[in-house]
Amino acid sequence: MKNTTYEAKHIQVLEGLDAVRMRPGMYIGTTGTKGLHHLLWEIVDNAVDEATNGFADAIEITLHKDGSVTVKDNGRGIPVDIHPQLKISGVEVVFTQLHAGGKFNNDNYAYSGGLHGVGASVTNALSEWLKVTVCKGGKVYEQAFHSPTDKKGKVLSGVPVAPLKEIGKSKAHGTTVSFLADARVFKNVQMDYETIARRIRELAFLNKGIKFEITDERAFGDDGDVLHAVYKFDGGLKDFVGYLNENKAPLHATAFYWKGSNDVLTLEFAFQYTNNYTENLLSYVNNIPTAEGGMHETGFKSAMTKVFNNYARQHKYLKEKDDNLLGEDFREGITAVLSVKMANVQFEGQTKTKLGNIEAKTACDAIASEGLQQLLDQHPSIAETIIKKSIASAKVREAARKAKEVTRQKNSIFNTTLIGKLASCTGKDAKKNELFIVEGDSAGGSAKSGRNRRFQAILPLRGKPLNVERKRIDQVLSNEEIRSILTALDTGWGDEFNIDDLKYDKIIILSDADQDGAHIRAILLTFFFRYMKELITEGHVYIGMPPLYKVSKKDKVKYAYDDKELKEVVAEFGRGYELQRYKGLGEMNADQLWETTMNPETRTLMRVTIEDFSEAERMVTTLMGDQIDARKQYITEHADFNKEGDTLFDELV
Ligand code: 0RA
Repeated sequence: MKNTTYEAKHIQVLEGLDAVRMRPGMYIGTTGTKGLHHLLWEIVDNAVDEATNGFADAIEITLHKDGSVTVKDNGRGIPVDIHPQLKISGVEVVFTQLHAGGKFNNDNYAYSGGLHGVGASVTNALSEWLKVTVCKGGKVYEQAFHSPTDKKGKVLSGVPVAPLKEIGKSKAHGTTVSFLADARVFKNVQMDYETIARRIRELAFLNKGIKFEITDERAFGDDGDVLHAVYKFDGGLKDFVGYLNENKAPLHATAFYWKGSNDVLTLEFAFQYTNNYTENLLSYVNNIPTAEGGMHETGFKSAMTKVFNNYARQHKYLKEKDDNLLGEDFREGITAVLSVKMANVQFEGQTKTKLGNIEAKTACDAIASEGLQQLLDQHPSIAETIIKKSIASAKVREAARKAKEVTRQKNSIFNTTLIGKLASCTGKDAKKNELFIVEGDSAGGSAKSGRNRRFQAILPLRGKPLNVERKRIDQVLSNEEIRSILTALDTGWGDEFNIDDLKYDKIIILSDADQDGAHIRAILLTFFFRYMKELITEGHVYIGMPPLYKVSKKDKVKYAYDDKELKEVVAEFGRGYELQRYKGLGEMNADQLWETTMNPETRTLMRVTIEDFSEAERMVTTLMGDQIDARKQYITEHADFNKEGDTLFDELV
């Protein structure tokens, strides 16, 4: 009798979670790798909330051989008492009710929620099984959930195997959740250690003092032990900035740090200047990266411009007749991390990574103004370094502006030589057009005659473009290859970059499959990353993949793009085939280049993406910067960097 009532109550719950299985994309974005890891982040977010509220200080993540994952925290434990309205335990509410976080009506939970903010019930809904153990008040409780198939073949999502049960006694406290992602939903249920480690390290930087431990029981490291890492940063954001600047030359010994709150939000920030010329500002809201920025960044930047200009005037670095410096002058060479915690966040923008809450602007401006003023007042010698560096940057900016004006006047001569290099396409539909940036004049020639001129434009590069990392804007602009790219794209760069002016949907880098080609590619990616980041974040940059081999026998011809494919083709052809190894794009004639590399029907392109901004930043400084030892070490540790498919940057399309 008791049992029937219990099950009857669940009809409603089942419908809730079944909706998740019907449309997983609505709750976790994709059912690819990203969505798979999302299941874990929902669980980890809850544990992090418990810790940032001061009730836990250790979180352990374990990847098991069968693909299941365990997240353990030492917090208060999910409530086990019966929820007055829903008449089920708190544990069951959390794992079976969508958006259960708010149901506790607990202000401590105001900050919770990941990118989609849907809660642990979504993880349960998309798992084959999930098990929770809660240690609380001297007792141990357990409940299991599963997703069985009913008589009609319909999957019941995340139903309790039985109600929450007391299973023993313990002095410990905390929550342990294990789950196995459902193979009926996800093609691959094995999570990626590197992806998890990167995100956990970021969470550890953002939430100081919490000890995170990751163990991968599926894999063995170089020492023969299972992969294992511990992340705990007592310096929080300060440590984060130090990590980002590891391979740069800082202008002052340690990063500045400030934390302040008002009735709208809590803002924490840290920053440190280096002798670089670019700005590196990372921001987060409730631990979620805000790649597109938003109101918090705007408020912080406006505070910095105002406070630094005032300081510069008061201390006579700026004379009465001098103009105020611009925000970008003060941000040259800065590495900064902002972290905001606030309720009711609204995310906007192309990728929903831009903070839209207007009130966050004034709130961040006010907190940052107070912090920055104190930092300048308390550290006059560092203040002097910053102000002098910013004045120098303003001078360069002014000189570059003048140079640009001169260039404009000479436009006819300047542009005809550059346009002479660019073979533009005849079609005007920016959504269809493609620009190939091709290494070398001879390959450029083949590409020009092989292309479909309706939608494919070709820009051959004669020499190597300038490596723009650690170069001032005036040096960057004086490089002919860079200028021809800027002219061809015509979008402007830096703060003036405007994606609406982009005339091409795809910008495809075509370079040889050798060291030089890899270098040119890295230089171009660095240039886009530094001066036209949106080109990459909006998915417009691609790498063309020319074949490595041509295999022919009589009139049969096949191309192989790697050694594995070569083996297959050779096996197919049998004896008496002819093999040509392409040393460069230039060895292909126009038809071959079209067929293998340019024809949308037959080619393979790799789209360049940025999975993780802080890691991409470190990679670019390390590989392209001027600290040779750091570069050597990086290349030794990541010996396959030049291999296609680096997870940080590329995805095949
Ligand atoms: C709501 C209230 C309380 C704890 C939690 C949620 C909680 C949830 C999770 C999820 C993973 N780990 C967690 N730890 C705690 C407080 C209950 C009380 O005061 O007894």
